[in-house]
Amino acid sequence: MKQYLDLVQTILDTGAWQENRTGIRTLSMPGASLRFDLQKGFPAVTTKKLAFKSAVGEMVGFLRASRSAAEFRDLGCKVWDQNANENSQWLANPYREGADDLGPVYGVQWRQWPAYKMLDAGRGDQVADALSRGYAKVADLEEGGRPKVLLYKAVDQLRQCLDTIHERPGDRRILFHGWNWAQIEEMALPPCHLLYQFLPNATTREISLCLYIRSNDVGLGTPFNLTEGAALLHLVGRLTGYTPRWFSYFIGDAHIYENHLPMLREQLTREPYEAPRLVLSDRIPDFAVTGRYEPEWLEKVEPSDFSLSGYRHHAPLTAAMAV
Ligand code: THF
Repeated sequence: MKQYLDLVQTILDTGAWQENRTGIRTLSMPGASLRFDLQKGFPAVTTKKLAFKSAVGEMVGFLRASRSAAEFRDLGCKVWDQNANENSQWLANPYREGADDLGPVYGVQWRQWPAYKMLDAGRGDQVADALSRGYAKVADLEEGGRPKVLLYKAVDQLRQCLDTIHERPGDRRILFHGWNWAQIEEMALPPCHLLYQFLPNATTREISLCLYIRSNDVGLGTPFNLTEGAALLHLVGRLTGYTPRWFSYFIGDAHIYENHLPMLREQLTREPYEAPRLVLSDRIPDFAVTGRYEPEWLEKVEPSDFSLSGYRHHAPLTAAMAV
């Protein structure tokens, strides 16, 4: 995967040193983008061994709205342990619900975004509309002397994306967002990858994904996030009958931690191998074959349903995560 090494080189060439919350400096570059044609292969890093099972385990945890590092561990992904249990700021956070808790991160927002409406009690038309959209009345209250109705629902953003791909592929609003201002302070870490937009095309029967990442640890995070975004697009394509095509990956702050420089300089000396292919297990129903829409597979997939074929890689390299 040449794009990854080009990104690393560009940060080395044009990045500037910056201090941050972790105490380990970064070489940072504002604004970067990578684009992959998934028909030409899967964007797995080949200049080191990608921890593919771990990355896929994390993605499956997101699909299940996990908020516990223990659940991620059970799915084969250990990368949340330190953020859950070793960050002193998080340990002192009043919203932390004990050992391994991460708060309402990623998947909780993807699958259960908490949505509230406060309507005038006199607006029966609005209350009826909200109820028809699945909101439930939580309370009658008063605000500024006016009677109000408070309503709540958990929005399954990802399921709504899937439904829209299925029903209205020309829709240009098929997206889900992780940045919930009402809950940022309740999270172990505010989301890094936070805006996912699906772009199906009913003419070509192809589906593409644009992913925006506000801040990306290029040494450790980028290989994981590329894997997860591409795997998610493959899964969504399988469940809706679209072939995965363009994966566009936008980064706000693209940075390299100082202690990752040796790992990345070593990778720059290596020649990337040909991209592998992603294989989804036959267990996951292919809409294009069955014609049956089965969105419940978003929750049913297991890490073992994903594998790489033809993955050739250079020797393993790793580095410590900044907490
Ligand atoms: N914090 C920091 N500093 N960087 C990140 O990339 C990051 N994340 C998640 C939350 N906080 C972060 C965690 N994601 C690894 C991979 C992904 C991570 C965190 C760590 C990592 O250590 N990878 C090693 C080993 C993986 C393994 O064997 O399981 C590797 O070599 O790839 C960004 O989303």
